[in-house]
Amino acid sequence: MTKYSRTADRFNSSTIDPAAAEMLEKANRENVPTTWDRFEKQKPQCGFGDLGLCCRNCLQGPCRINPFGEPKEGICGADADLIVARNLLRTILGGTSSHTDHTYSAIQCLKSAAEGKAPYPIKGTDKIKSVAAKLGIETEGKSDGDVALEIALTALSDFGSYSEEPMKWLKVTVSRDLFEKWEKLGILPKNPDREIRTAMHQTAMGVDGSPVNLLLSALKLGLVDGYAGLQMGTDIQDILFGIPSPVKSEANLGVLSHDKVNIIVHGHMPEISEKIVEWARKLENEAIETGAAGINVAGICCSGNEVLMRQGIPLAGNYLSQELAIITGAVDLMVVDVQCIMPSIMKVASCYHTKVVTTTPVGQLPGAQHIPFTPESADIKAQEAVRMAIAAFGKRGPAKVQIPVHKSEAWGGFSVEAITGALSMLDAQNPLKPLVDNIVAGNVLGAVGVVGCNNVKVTQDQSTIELVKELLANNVLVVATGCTAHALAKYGFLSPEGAKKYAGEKLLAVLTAVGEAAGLGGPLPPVLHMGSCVDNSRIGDLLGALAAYLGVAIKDLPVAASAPELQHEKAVSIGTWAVTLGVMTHVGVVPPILGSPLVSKVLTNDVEGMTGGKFYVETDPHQAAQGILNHIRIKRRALGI
Ligand code: NFS
Ligand code: SF4
Repeated sequence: MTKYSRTADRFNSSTIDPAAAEMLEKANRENVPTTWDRFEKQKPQCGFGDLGLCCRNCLQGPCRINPFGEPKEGICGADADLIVARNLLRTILGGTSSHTDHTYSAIQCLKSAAEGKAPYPIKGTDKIKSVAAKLGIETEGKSDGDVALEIALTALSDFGSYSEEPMKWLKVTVSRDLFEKWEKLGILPKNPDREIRTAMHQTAMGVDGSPVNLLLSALKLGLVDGYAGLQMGTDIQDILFGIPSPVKSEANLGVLSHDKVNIIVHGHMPEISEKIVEWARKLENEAIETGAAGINVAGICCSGNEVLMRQGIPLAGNYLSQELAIITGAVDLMVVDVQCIMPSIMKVASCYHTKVVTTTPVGQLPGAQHIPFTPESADIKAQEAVRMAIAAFGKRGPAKVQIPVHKSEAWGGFSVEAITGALSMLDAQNPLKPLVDNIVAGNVLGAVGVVGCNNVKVTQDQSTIELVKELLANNVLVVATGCTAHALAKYGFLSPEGAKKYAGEKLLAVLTAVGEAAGLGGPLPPVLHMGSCVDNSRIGDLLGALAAYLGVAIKDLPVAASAPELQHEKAVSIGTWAVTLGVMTHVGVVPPILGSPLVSKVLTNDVEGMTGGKFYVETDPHQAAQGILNHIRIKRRALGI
C-alpha cells in the first residue's frame, strides 16, 4: 500500500473536528487511505467539468467548450448555455430519483405493514389523522391500519397515475397561491416517474435546444423532489415510525463504546435502521453472554438522523466521518442501505475487523455481506445482521482500537408538531403567535434552514459552524437537517448549553422562555434538529404555516436556506425545490454552472421574478452570513417590521 504521509497542517485543513483529526493521524500511522488522500490525487480537478462545460450525452463526444476561445460549440452545435443547462437538469434528476425511490420503498413498507404482512407496528397515529385529513380520506369508523393502507395506496396512485392532473400529494400540501403560481409557470408535475422520464428524454442528444426551457424543467423536477420525495417520504415515515419529539442524545466518534458491540447504521432508509435498533435492543443478552457489555448502535449520515429523531440513538459522524468511524478499530458492523455511502469503506474495513452489511438490491459493495432486506423479512434479516456484529466483537483487535473522547450533548426530534407543541405552552390557541410576535418585535430577526452535506472541497464542518455562529449572534433562529445537523451537533449547537454560548441576547431570551414553558428546564437549543434531508419537507411545512398565519407568501418571509458544504445531487434538487418555493438559497460550494453566463444569471437573479426565490453562491461563510442577514433585513423592511 502507498505510504500516505501528511503534516499536521494537512490534518487541520481537512477538518475542524478534533475527533476526525485524531482519526486522520491514526489512518496515516496505519497507512489507511481516506477520501482526503484521494482528493489530493484528483488535483487539479478538470476545469471544463468544474464549469459544467463538458458534454458526454452522445458517443460523438466528449465535447467541451472553451470559455476563453475555441471551440464554442459541441459537435452537434450545442453551446455552453445548453450544455450547462442540460447537465444541471441531469444532476437534479439524479437527486430527485434518489429521493423518490427512497420514498417509494417507504410506501411499500407502509402498505405491507398495513396489510399485516410486514412486522412494522404503525406508530404514527396522529400523523395518520393529519395526512388523511389533507388527502380527504374519511377516517370515521375505520381502523388506523385501514386508513394507513388507503394513504399508502393514494401515494402509490401518484406514481401510477396516467392522467394529466398534477400530483395529488403536492396539491393537498401547498397553499392555493403557490399552486396557482406554479400552474401559471407550467411547472406543476404530474406522475413523478413520468416527469423523471420526460426530463431524461429532454436532456438527450438532439432534443431540447432551449436552455431556458431546460431550466423550467429543473424547477418542475425540484417540485417532484419536494413533494414525491421529501414531503411524501416524511409523511409516510412519520406514519410508520411515529412523529419525532425532542430527545436528548450525543454526537461525535466518542459515542462509540470500548466494551459494547458497536453497530453503525449508515445510509438513509429508516425501515432498515429502525429494525437494527430494535433487534440490537432485543438481542443485547446474546451480546452480554459472549462477553460484551451490551450493544451500542450509532448513526452516520441520514440513517443516523432518522434514529436520533425517533429513538435517541447517538450520532457517530457525518458524511466525511464515515471512513473515520471504521478507523477507530471499534466498529464491529456497519449496516448500509443507499446514498452517500463511499465505496471506499470496504477497503478501510479490510484494514480492521469491521464487517459491512449491504441491504438493498441497488446498493451492493463487493466484499460486504449482502443481506437483502424486504419489509416482510426485516425481522429475520435484522437479527442476522445484529448476530454478525456480536460475532465480530470477539475479533476486535485491542491494539488497533482508539476511540476519540470527543462527544457533545445533542437534542433531536424537532418535528413541526414538536415545535408547535412547545410553542403551544405559551399560547395554546395560537401556537405560532409567540414565534411570530417575537419575529415582529425583532427578538428573532428571522430564521434560516442550514442543511446539506460535507464536501471534501471544504474543511469539514468549518463553513457550517462559522456561518451558523454569525447567524445566531445576530438573533437568527436556525433549524438544521442532514449532515449539517451532525456538524452542529458535534460542537454543542444542538444543546441548551449551546444557546447560552452562541445565541444573541434577544434570541436567548426567546429560547429560554419557550424551553422553560415546554418543561425543558432551560433554553431550547439554538439550532433545532428537524431530521434527515428528506425531512426538509418539515421546514417547508413550517414555512407554509408561518406564511399562512401572517397572510403572506413564503417568498415574503424573513427567512433563507443555506447549504454551506453540499456535495450530493440530492442537495441540488432540494435547493431547487427551495428556490421554487420562494426561498433564497445559499450554496457554499460553487455548482458546475459558471460556464454559462445565462444559466448563472437565471438561477441567481431572474428566477426571483418567477418564484420569489433564487440561488446565492458564496464560498466564504462570513460573506454568506452577511448576505443572508441583508436578505432577512430587506424582507423585514418589506413587511414593515
Ligand atoms: Ni443529505 Fe443525507 Fe449527508 Fe448530504 Fe448525504 S447523508 S440525504 S446528501 S451527505 S446531507
Ligand atoms: Fe457533443 Fe452534442 Fe454529443 Fe454532447 S450531444 S457529446 S455536445 S455532439
